[in-house]
Amino acid sequence: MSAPQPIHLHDYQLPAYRVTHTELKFDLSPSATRVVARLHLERHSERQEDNLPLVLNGEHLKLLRVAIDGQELGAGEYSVDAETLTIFEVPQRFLLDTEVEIAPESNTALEGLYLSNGMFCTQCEAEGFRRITYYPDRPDVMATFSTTVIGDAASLPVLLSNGNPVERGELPNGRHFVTWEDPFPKPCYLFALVAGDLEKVEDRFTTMSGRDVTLQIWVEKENLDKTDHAMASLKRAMKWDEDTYGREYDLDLFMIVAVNDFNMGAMENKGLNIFNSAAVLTHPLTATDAAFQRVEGIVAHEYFHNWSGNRVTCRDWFQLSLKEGFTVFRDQSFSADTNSAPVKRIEDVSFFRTAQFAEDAGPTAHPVRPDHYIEISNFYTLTIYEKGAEVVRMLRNLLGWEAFRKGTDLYFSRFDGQAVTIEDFVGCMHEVSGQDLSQFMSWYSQAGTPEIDANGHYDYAKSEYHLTLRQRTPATPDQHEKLPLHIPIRLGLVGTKSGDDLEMTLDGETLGKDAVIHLREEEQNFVFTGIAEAPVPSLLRGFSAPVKLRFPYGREDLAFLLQHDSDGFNRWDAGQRLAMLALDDLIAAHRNGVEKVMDVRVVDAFRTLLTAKVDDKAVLAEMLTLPSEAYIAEQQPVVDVDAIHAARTFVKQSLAVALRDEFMAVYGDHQSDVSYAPEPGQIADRALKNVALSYLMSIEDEEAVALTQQQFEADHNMTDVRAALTLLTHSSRSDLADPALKAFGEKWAHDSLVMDQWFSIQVTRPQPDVLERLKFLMQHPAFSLKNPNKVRALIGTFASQNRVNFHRIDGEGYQLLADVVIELNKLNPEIAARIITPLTRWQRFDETRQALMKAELERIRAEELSPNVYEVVEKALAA
Ligand code: B3K
Ligand code: ZN
Repeated sequence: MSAPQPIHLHDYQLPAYRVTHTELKFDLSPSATRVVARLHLERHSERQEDNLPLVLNGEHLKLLRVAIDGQELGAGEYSVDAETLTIFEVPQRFLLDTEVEIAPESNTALEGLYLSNGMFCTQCEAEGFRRITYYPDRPDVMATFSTTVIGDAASLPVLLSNGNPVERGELPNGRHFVTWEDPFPKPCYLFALVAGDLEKVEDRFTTMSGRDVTLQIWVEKENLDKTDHAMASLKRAMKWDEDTYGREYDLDLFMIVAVNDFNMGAMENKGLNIFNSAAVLTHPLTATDAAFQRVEGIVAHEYFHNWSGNRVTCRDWFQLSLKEGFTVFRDQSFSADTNSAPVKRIEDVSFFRTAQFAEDAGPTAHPVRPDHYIEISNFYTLTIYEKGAEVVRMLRNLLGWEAFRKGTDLYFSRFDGQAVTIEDFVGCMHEVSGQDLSQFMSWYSQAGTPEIDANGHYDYAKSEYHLTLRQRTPATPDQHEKLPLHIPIRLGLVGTKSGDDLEMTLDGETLGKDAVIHLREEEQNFVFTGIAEAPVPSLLRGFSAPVKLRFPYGREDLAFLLQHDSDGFNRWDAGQRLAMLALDDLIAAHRNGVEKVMDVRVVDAFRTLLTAKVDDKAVLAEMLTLPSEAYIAEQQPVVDVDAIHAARTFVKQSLAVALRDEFMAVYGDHQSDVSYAPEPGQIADRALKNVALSYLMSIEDEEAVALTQQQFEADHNMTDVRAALTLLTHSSRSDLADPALKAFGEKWAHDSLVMDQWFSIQVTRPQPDVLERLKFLMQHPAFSLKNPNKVRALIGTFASQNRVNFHRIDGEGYQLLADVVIELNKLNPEIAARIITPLTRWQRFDETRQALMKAELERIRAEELSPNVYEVVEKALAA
């Protein structure tokens, strides 16, 4: 087999033929579904070269018939290979009829039409539609669709597709049909079909122009009691998009369907969003606060795509962040407005700095707009989504909300019904604001995390504060030269006497107490005048740009900012930086075999946090949370998983010993038995209480063990139960943990989503026996390699979160992951290429581990690989 070849952005060409209307008829059967397609085609007005053949994409299809304008084609008039159907000569405008056969039941890749628990469903983004029928499978071909779904009436009572149902009826042999029409032109990646034995909950929403929309959530019968939160979230999202962006829904019907086997979180198909059941179903007894919030965010995200993605879509897949970065920015803003804004920002940034920074530093680093790829499925990444959102956030901040909103209005109206590029989006922002965004465009084309070295000093004599900023972006695999970026830095100068933000004047211009300065050069000096007292700078407030910023803060400075910074985000960050300094010392002590000593300044800072009356309890819970092992690892030149684990455990235990009574008081003060609601106040209380309990359990304090046991048995809500079960499972008290796990596993054996949590809790155990337990759990009846949620819960969680055990020095953790990748490569390449990520980061470890990890990558490379896994493994081994 020849190696898969990359495709390049600079090779983009307009489609030769456009589809103006698509008629589909599905006759459903698990082993042999017939798909009859009639495409209304015409030559693109700007592609008038002679003799352009019609080339359609199609994979895993059995072609039964092909005709043009009713004339069946003979053997010499077309050719078919594994990826295309080519028709040599076609008129300017014509009808193409095809009939193909596909086998949904043997589709384990979960792309195209497949079966999940007896239910037919589709996933077409990015290139799944070509597994359904022959088609120009590219986002810049937009057509209206009319779809007839035929199925067995008894086993498939519900037949859904995009748009509005226009006709339904009975057919011979116990079959029935429904015809759907979608009046909005769309690319085929937004096509969807669902057929199954489903039940619905229904609600209504009146749009701002007074149109009445029916909202439906379709689930398996036993999940009917788990849809309230998703429905409420959907209505909030619809209202928010009207209030915030002036965008209303455009069809009379909006449907969400929950399916168990799904590669991603959810999919924004026009009018028929298909969701991973984990991203839609919630119940106080089965879902944690985090899950409730995730569901709200994903429901909103998919809904927001109706404008940012569907009405205005991407010209080609290189532009993926055009819809994803913008839509993530929109869902983040929605969640911030709906819940606690500072906590939302802290959570997002804390995840970003851990996971996206690691991606940027690894072998698969790529720009927000990549310029080449082998397999587009590999590019649904943190860079495209989360860094893309940070770039849009910078634009919003550069322009200010009002101009930004003018820009989005212009973008949506000018490009409605079109497939466009990132230049089109940024062009609108430029047009409404007059701002020169040319340097800013490098954020889209340049990969890697910019690093800023900041230095400052206070000139007493002149009452000036001098700040020097130097930027540098390290080389990434195929980009060695980097340009200086335009980086907005929000900052304040906090007076050390007053503890207040000081008025800032720069080059004679009054900036106020909180302002943005613009770093454009490699190095720039900023002189703030009229600064009456020595300040501590509070830099990159709110994480105003996706960069690493270093400043030589002393521990006193950080303790000071932790108390006085007016920016909640930077107050939290000061605490993280302070903890990092202590952790660095302890990591060094561990490596050198020196006795570990706890920094009292950290203890004092935590005591102040625990005893002062902090208003925002959710922020407090975040402040009490130590940087994760993954985040700490990101900061080390060579990752020493054991030293990191030992140092972090030492800090946690030292704090627990020193502040035992304070943690106990916090726990007691936030216990409550009011009935569960996923609302910010309650969520904050639970977070705070469970953080306190986790400190106390780190030293297995007898009273805490009893409280944990009680919290588990009280069975009040999944947040508390899961926290308690996790603490027991991760402790040395197997006498308590084992019966608790057993009881939990039996009680929830029927609930797949709860069993996923049961898996994750066990494989994050720090004890060395965890690998054996993981192998045992892979044999559990609730586990299946064919279900992506199971793979993520068991294997993904182990490899990414149980760092000491995944990186075991005997290499067994690596071997297990490689075995799974090799199996999944055959079953589900998209998931295989994702789950392999921890192995690709071998450069970050010591030589012994590097060799072990590379050996596993080589073992994978020796297999016959899908393009997905091939692309990732090649990059990883080339690094
Ligand atoms: N647009 C989908 C992505 C699905 C791609 C799968 N290969 C989910 C989302 O971002 O909303
Ligand atoms: Zn999306």
